[in-house]
Amino acid sequence: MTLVLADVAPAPDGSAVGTAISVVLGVGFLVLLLLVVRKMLAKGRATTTPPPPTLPSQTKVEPALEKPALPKVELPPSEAEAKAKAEAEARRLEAERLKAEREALEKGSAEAQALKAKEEELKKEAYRAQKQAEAEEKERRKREREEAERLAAEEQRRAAEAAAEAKRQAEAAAKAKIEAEAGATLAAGLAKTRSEGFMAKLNGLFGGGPKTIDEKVLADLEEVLFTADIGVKTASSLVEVARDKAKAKELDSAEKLKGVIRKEVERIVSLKANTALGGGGPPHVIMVVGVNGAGKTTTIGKLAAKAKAEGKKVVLGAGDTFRAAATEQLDVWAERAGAELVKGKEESDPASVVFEAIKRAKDVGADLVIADTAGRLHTKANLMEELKKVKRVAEKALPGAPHEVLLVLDSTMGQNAIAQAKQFQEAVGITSIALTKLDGTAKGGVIIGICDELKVPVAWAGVGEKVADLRKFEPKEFVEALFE
Ligand SMILES: Nc1nc2c(ncn2[C@@H]2O[C@H](COP(=O)(O)OP(=O)(O)O)[C@@H](O)[C@H]2O)c(=O)[nH]1
Ligand SMILES: [Mg+2]
Repeated sequence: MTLVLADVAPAPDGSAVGTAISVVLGVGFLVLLLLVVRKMLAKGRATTTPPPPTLPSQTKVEPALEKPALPKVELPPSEAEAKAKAEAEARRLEAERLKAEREALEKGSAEAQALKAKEEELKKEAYRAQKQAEAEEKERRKREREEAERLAAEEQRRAAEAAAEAKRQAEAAAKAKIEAEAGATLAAGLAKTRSEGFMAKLNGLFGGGPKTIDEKVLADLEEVLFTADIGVKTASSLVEVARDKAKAKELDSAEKLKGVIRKEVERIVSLKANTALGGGGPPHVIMVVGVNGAGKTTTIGKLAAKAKAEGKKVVLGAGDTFRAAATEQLDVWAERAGAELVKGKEESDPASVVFEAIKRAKDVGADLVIADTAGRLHTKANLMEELKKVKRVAEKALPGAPHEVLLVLDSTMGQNAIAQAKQFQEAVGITSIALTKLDGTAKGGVIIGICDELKVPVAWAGVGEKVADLRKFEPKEFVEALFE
């Protein structure tokens, strides 16, 4: 190479092109020469060295021309070979089986995962749907409750209306019944007094045509009045009035004398009484006093029925705790009248029963309380002390109570009733009187004595045992019943 490079170096003279061409040609010749030599060397090697034997299994294919033709040799496979082959096949098959198995498993697990994911998703959906269902159910239950409440309220309202209507009708019926069985009138109740009592004697005195009013007539009048049931004091005052009029020559006939007595009696009994069964409180409290058998419990029952018929709400207090029968009796009356009864145990403190009755009446918004009391204790002093206590306790339960202290007097006792009234008046201060059993007695004149001596009005007159047999005492009606 160094030679070639020296050869191609440029000539210093001007014939450079010719030199270059001769160099190229020289190089080309040399190359050709080298190729020929190399080929020849290769040929010589091929003839001396046999090619390595090729295995039938070798895939390398020599050019046909150069391959030497080999005879066909077929050996039976050795036992080891066969064994190895069988082994290989078995292993291959096993491998394939495992592969299939693995793929199946892999496929299975992928499906399982997908299913699991799906399952999870479904669970979530189920949970959400459940929640939604619960919310819907809750809403439904709420609506159900509201509807039930609405229906119940409506039912309650209907029932209340029906009850109110029934109550109205029952009250109207009770009122109508009381009015229908109007009971005995005061006049009927006084029938015996008029026909058998002092009025019969008086009428005998006044009757029989015109009569001059002399001392004889006045003496007869005095006798009749003093033996009547009106009390000595009242009898004296009536005789006094007649004598004065006679002296003043104002009496020229029996008719005139009768007129004077009548006017005087009317004046005496015309005391203002409260028969409204109200006015105090509410509740208006009436404490009922009187001796045993006077007719307290019966009168309370009648008054309760009257008040109920007027639409009042009534509470009765079983203050006669001395006898169990007294409470039972009042219970019957309360039931009949449609009043509530407050009772204590037998022999419990009457004052506490009355206190409870007033308290109950306040609680239920009652209009009226009527308290029964005992009429007999070991001594009269005991009774009066007990009644005073009841009165004090009533005041404690409701300031201003009792608004009335009603004394029940049995008219059949005549003048004794007046003495009795005075004792109660002193002890507890009575405000009005109910005079009972006028229907069975000729001693109705006692009213005049009571009013005159105590200046306490007779509010009620008992003329029989029925509810309707308790009449408001009307002075005018009383006088008319006696004198006409
Ligand atoms: N005939 C008649 N009997 C009456 C009257 N008031 C009460 N009674 C009767 O008198 C009795 C005694 O009455 P009661 O109320 O128990 O008296 P209390 O002990 O004061 O409570 C009973 O048999 C009543 O029926 C009335 O106005 N006329
Ligand atoms: Mg009684």
